[in-house]
Amino acid sequence: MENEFVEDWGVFLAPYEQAVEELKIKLKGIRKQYRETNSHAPIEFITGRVKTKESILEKAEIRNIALDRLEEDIQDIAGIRIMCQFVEDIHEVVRLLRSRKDFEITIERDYITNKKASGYRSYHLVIEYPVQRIEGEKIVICEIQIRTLAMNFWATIEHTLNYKYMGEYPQELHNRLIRAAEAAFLLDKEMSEIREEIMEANYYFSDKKKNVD
Ligand code: 0O2
Repeated sequence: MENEFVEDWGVFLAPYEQAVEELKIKLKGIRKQYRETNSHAPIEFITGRVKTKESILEKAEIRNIALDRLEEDIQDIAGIRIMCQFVEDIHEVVRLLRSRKDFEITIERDYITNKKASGYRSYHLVIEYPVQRIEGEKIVICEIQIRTLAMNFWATIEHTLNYKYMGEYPQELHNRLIRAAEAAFLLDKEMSEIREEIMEANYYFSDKKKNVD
């Protein structure tokens, strides 16, 4: 489906692509700095993507978003995901991002304290990130999702299943997903409790690795 508000999807999506690439580099820079100082990096890995035209139009239709409001009302056209080892790391990353001067956080959604009915947990930030274009500066809205590896495992599986069932899960599968979300929560809790041990192991591992490199 074409629409009169977006004449050229390549042109429309280019600033989002730039924002995702720049943010990924900056976040990897933070991780590198932690690793260089041999301290525990609160960021394990980072992914980023720009929604496709098809996925933007589908979301607009489902959410009843007017096609002249895509930029304002679809806040995750540019999406960054930060994976952390521990729940405590998520809060450290949020503190770090709040202190940055290169973008403004406009919304925070804490789906860790208030998990979604589906069982989904993550910390979401919506930011306004300025990109420098030939035409001048453009503010790009971007969603940053911060989650543990366990939260990411659950969300990835559930997201895949969602494609098949469109959220209308058979009761048995629904129950299993809720139980799996609970198991991921308990795993995070256990890992937090043995965090000190893991952090010492990380320190030892990175030290040994440095001697090999
Ligand atoms: P995709 O394919 O990941 O891009 P609202 O739901 O109205 O409060 P909105 O705008 O949907 O607000 O934002 P929200 O809920 O903060 O974040 C939406 C994104 O979070 C989703 O994007 C998913 O990436 C993720 N998410 C939210 N709920 C769930 C869930 O129950 N399961 C999984 N697996 N992911 C979830 P999209 O566009 O839906 O999908």
